[in-house]
Amino acid sequence: MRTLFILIFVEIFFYCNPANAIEIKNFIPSTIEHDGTTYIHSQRWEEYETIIKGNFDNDPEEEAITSFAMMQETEKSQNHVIPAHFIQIHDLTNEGYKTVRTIAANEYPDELILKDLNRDGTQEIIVLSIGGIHTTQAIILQWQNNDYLEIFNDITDCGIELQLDTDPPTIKIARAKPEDPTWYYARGDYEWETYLFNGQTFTLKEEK
Ligand SMILES: [Ca+2]
Ligand SMILES: [Ca+2]
Repeated sequence: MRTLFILIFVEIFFYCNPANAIEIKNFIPSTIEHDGTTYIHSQRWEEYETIIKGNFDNDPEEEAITSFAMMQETEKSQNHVIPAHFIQIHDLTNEGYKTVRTIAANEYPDELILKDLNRDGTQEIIVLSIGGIHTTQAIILQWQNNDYLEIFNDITDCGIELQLDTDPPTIKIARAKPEDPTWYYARGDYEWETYLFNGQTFTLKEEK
């Protein structure tokens, strides 16, 4: 029970700590060029901005991971704009933090989770990103061979459930049934796929 209270405190502190809100401003770029499109920072989605620090590679210095939403520069004068979710990894060097990786995800930042899935002492970076009304994306990065390797990336029109404390860690992905004319989202009658961690990546469990 005591552990639970400490965990709740840490979570509340992390998400409500104004220092995080101030510090993340130092990391979020004013523009990002991605796939031939220029994205700019917007205050519209500041509530989604997250920063996590830790050691995620093989040097002793800490890294910072940021998760935030940008908007296409061409849409800046529009009222209804779809955000673009980005994640960046910043490595601490002698000259300060250097951005070493930019990952484009779905529309809105959701959870940013750290978990050492393969128990090698380095936490994997798990990103959840949501879009529209239903769409969910999960991306998992693992430090391997001096780089952040994407060991999982899936997107669905329905939901994703992470069960990372199970043995093996498991991801369940709900799929829509567009071929079923009687199917609709509100009924929630999805096709669930189960992906099991095999020590390196998540593979689809064959249903018997
Ligand atoms: Ca490091
Ligand atoms: Ca690991």
